[in-house]
Amino acid sequence: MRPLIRTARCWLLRARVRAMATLPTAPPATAISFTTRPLYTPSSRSHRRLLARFFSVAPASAGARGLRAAASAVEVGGVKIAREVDVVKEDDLTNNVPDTIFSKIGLQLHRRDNHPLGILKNTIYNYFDKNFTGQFDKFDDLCPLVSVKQNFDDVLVPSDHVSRSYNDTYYVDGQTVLRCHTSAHQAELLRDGHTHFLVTGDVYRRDSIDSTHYPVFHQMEGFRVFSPDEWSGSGMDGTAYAAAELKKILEGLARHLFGAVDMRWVDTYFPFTNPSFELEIYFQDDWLEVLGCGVTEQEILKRNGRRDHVAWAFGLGLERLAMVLFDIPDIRLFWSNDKRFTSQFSQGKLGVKFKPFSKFPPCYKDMSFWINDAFTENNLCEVVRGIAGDLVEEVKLIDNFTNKKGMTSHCYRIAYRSMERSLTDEEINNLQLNVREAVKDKLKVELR
Ligand code: FA5
Ligand code: MG
Repeated sequence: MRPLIRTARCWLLRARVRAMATLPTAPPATAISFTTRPLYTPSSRSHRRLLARFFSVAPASAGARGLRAAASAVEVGGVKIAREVDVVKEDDLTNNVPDTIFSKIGLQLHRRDNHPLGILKNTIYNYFDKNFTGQFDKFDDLCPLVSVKQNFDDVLVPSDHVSRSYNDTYYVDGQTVLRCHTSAHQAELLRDGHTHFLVTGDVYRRDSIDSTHYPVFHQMEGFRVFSPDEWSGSGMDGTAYAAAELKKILEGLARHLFGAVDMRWVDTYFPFTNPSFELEIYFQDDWLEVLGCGVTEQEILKRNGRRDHVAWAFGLGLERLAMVLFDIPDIRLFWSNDKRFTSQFSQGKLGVKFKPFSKFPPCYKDMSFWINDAFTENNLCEVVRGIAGDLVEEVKLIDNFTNKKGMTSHCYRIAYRSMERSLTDEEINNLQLNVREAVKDKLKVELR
């Protein structure tokens, strides 16, 4: 058993601080459940498979190391997060956080008033202030390190849900993750007595690489609780009443942000809401999903002090909305420090159209290999990003076949492009060479 107090892990620290503030004699509940074991049963086959998958790419964190010397500590919401102690643990096989990800913690793009994400966040806050004067509490500095319980259990994510896998989520260890959605804060804020709140924060997911997906992005969570007297006179049941207000508010928000825009509701599934919906907006000749939402599962309200109430919740992707609003063609641009990008945006100016400052063509390189059982596309993307960083624009499967011996070959096309400068042939050839080596070494695939 590891010592309980070893790191400055925010959820543990906050639990301790809260326990000290409110229950001086009671031990903090979350700290007690701290063990070295993952929450899902370690003996289960699916868990072993997940770990096996992860083990085959464990050195991915080493791949990124060459890119930059990461700062050794950052501070978020008054909590110091140390690289080695709290996030990147090279010798811990239950850790899959590379340096490229650690380097994004604490940047908090959503808190920069001149950044498209900050401008958008402030506009949405203003919309809620106008429609619900003074009712919504706002949080945009909550620590992204959360417990598995907060991220998954508290919002009823089933123990075998794919989002819990090492393939999809960044684990610091068996009990701690980088939050993969702002819904991770719902339960504790409810327990703290909040009934109307907005939470904005950076979220982390192992994902594919293309112009609308990035492993770190920003979400805003909205949550609003109704007491029975609010819907009792309406002739509707609580769920229908909450769903109707939710859709009205979000359509109003979309009009507030975009004016006239083509949008549509799509029915979907989330473990924490029922019914659940997604809102899509027409962008670059396609429907782009910009948010998920729904009526909160009773169980969540019941467990957190709001039995007999109903609530709605939404989680919107700030980058996705900002791409449409500011005409930003590639999600990597949000991370650019290039003055030609940053100088185009200023506080309070929503919807200024971004003027591209470079039109360098992408350079495509293909690579084919025989995959193995442990191969996943997310692992491949992480290895490629570990070598090429933000110079990789897209990783796309272009060919896939199985031969008579049952061996499966994948061919991926990697698009390299800098947002800021032209890349030389030599640079790209070197990158591709290093990518091939890293893919072979870390994913144990057979290059063709
Ligand atoms: C969720 O994360 C839910 N927690 C949202 C929610 C909250 C539903 C409350 C119901 C109630 P989802 O995984 O679909 O859902 O992500 C929400 C939004 O984040 C998406 O609609 C999209 O706009 C954005 N998003 C998701 N993945 C990425 C990514 N890799 N890069 C950029 N934006 C993303
Ligand atoms: Mg979704």
